[in-house]
Amino acid sequence: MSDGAAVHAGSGKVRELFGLDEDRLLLVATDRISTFDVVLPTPIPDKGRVLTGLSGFWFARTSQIVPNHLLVLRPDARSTEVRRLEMLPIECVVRGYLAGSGWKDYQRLGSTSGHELPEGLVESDRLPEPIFTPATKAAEGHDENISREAAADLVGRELLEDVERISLELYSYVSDYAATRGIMLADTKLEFGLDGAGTLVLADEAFTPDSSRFWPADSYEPGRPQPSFDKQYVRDFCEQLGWDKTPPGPELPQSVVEGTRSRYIEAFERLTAVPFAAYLDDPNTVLS
Ligand code: PZK
Repeated sequence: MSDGAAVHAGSGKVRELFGLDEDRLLLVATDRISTFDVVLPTPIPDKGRVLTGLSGFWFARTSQIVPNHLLVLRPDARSTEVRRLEMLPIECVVRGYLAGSGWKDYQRLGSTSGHELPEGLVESDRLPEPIFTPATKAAEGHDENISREAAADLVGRELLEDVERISLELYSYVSDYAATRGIMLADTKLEFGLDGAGTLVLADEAFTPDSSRFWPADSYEPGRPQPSFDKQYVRDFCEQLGWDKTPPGPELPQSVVEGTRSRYIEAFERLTAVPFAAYLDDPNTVLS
């Protein structure tokens, strides 16, 4: 293990994790894409690089709010060396708008994760203020929204108050930033860990299209689901095929691949103001 061999440490649906040594992991974002919770057989070229670059961009800009795990953005523009942490067993979700499981909870209960919400809200409505809605990490299948009390039982009250405050501050910073570029951040999922000194550290990927709902602001209209900034061509293609959304997923035609790749790159360039070619030439461009 002292010879530099990387040890496979885990697979996500579209990412891979390797152990480098006692203190460091290698996080690799592949070009795989999932829709309706199924990974499709056709990759989207450069998707992993877009997500890695966006994460790096946000890590650099939010380090004054909370330290993060990023150590090195590698020359391949899709992999990062990160600090090995003790991860908290909850997903930290912040919602500014009513979508996904937050909208489902609201329709059923009038609340989500214990936040009583006003009556009469419609799908995709803006919430009176952003809310913290923690979830469990399901080994497979769907994460489940839990109350803040249940989350406090998992991580302790003090740590939960810290991650709630930090998550809301991160959401507020990034959603304000994205709004100046015509992109709405409907919600986002964050993961935190503790370093050897017991300090809270932001980990995983942050504020990417895979961990967040990005909506184009110019077509926002409450009362219906919003088109996804990045995946809408893929969803539309799958819907018009009549696929039953069970594996295996369909292969994507070249037009859908190209349209989707363009949307990822557009999201990257709109948010970072860095030309994607400049990022590929020198990934560290996004960190300054
Ligand atoms: C860690 N995951 C999720 C991500 C996968 C699985 N800095 C860290 N320290 C310790 N553990 C993790 C991290 C991070 N990030 C993250 N699981 C463990 C995950 C990507 C691919 F297979």
